[in-house]
Amino acid sequence: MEYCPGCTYGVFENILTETIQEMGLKEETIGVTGIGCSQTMLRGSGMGGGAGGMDFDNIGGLHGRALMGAVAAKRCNPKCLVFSIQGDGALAGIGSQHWLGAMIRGEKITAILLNNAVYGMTGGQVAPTTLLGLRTVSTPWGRDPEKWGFPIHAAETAATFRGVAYSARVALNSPQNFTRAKKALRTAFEKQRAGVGMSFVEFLSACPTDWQKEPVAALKFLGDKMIKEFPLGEFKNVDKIEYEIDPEVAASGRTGGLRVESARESEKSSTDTTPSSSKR
Ligand SMILES: Cc1ncc(C[n+]2csc(CCOP(=O)(O)OP(=O)(O)O)c2C)c(N)n1
Ligand code: SF4
Repeated sequence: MEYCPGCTYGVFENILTETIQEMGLKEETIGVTGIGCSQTMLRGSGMGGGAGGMDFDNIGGLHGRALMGAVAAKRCNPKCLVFSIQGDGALAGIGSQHWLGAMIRGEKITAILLNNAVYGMTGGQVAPTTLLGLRTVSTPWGRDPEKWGFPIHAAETAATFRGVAYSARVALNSPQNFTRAKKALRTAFEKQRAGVGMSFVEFLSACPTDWQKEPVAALKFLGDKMIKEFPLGEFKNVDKIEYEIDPEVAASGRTGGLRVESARESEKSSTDTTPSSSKR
């Protein structure tokens, strides 16, 4: 609710609230933020919270840990619509292990990434998504891939995980793209409601303050340079996550439970030809 002039986080807020309102889910929604400029959306500015302005339940998490808050909220309230909102520093930097872990497990939440290519709230340090060559307060001569690596493509990465049902990248730079962004968010929420798998939406967003640009120039930079590095589109959209468990694999390996182990042993004893010395 309290952004710099020209910040497109406010556009995202509109998209989010309209989508929840239109889906009629206000009473069943839990949103989770961490620390970063997006934290003001749900709980107002500052660690102590405040007037966030969104009329649904929310949890304020730690920097990089919002996604895990969402996982916990969803596991405890499986019928609720649960999402996390994080900047790129939080999701792909400090909290990347939580993001990967949630995707590995296919948690049935919606993870929202607001990608403005920098750590916004703390003054614009280099982030995993920073464009090559972009000057930031911690890369004053520009992001050099030899020292800082290459920008991570989060939506494409999410799409490679089997537990992810939907992954898309949208941009907050034009009315046409606002409409597409809203459609993507709704699809992500619908996947969650249908229990298909995890859903992920990356919103490219302008940070005029840390990009050191006027608002109009920042929107142009978003449309020209951010979208060039991070193409828009859907990278995965499935209605069912198919998998098969090989019964031989399922009958193998350690159970870790002695009672189960001995039950299995007696069940197998008539046909088992494995020498007892090689059993574990
Ligand atoms: C564990 C921890 N490390 C670092 C910080 C300091 N910190 C607060 S906000 C922030 C940057 C947020 O950047 P990003 O996640 O990209 O979100 P944005 O502000 O751009 O929306 C950092 C590093 C913190 N609060 N907690
Ligand atoms: S620092 Fe950047 S992301 Fe944060 S409110 Fe200002 S413009 Fe928006």
